[in-house]
Amino acid sequence: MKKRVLSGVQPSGNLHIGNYLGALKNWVEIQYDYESIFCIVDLHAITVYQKPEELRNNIRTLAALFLACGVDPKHSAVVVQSTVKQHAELAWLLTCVTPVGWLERMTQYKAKAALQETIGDGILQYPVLMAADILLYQAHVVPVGDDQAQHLELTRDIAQRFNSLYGETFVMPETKLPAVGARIMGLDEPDKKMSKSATGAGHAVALLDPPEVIRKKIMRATTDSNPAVDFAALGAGVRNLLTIYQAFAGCTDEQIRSRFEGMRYGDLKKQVAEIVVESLAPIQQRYREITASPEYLDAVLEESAARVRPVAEATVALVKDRMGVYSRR
Ligand code: ATP
Ligand code: LTN
Repeated sequence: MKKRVLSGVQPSGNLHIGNYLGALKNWVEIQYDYESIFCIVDLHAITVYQKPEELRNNIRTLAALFLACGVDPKHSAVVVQSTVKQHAELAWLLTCVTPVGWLERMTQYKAKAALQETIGDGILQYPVLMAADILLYQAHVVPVGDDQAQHLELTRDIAQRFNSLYGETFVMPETKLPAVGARIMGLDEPDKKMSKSATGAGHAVALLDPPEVIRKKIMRATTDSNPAVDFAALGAGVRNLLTIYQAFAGCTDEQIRSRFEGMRYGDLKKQVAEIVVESLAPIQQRYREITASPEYLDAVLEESAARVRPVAEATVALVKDRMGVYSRR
């Protein structure tokens, strides 16, 4: 039997090239090597307030973008998390074996908590729900960007603790980072991760940005006071632009060095902008085709959920049985 791969993205805003290079591009490349499940994690998105109408739209946009990026729904399941209720059910069962100290140590939790005066319990529980997404399907491999590595370690800790308390139940999932592009930085602030929730106009290139917007954002990207690329002294902004180019072009470190060493920043930016525009064009074209038939998208989402539900039911039944909670004989 093929091993399983699972990953997810929150429908919390516009998908950007960081999400694509860190996660989706990798999913598409490995999908046929596994039994693949890709989730639109709406229950994670609501850990911070989302306008209901926007969230509804974002879920559909994200599903269409998964397909537009090359997720093949004939092979891979595209699942809206809330449509398979066992995600939430398993999350509760796992909450009961998770020490709160483990959750309070999460970097993402600490960063989000620092921004708010009162903090929702959902933000603290967020990684337990993520562990549930993964363990529900006994996924072996989880392709994500670098920022999720700590949540995956926690997932393994939770699985291990459950297994030692109640007997071998869960597969230990492995983190799979892309070789290039695991952490794309903001174009305007190259010391911060590119993020959907950042507000700066020039922060991120969205997958659906028109070519002229992409060019403008990249031409305005923050660099440093040097005039040209010097591999002996790369600033964060220039390094980020080179990484974006390399991840889209799929070339080696040596090829990048020989192509760009000594190049003026203006010319580097033009080349980066062109490869981004060229790479996103077919995705944008497919996106327009997919969104032209909403029934098709609904059918994919329904069929995918129906396909994975039996696995989810079996895992929750096993976990409940192991824990001794009531189940009909
Ligand atoms: P938010 O700003 O709302 O936290 P996000 O941009 O971090 O959103 P997520 O939905 O949290 O996006 O992430 C989806 C996937 O994209 C995850 O696998 C994550 O690791 C990856 N990812 C997110 N940002 C980046 C980035 N800057 N570089 C590489 N991968 C990224
Ligand atoms: N927390 C992840 C999204 C996510 C996820 C998952 C990723 C939710 N459940 C399961 C991989 C596997 C994020 O990118 N912010």
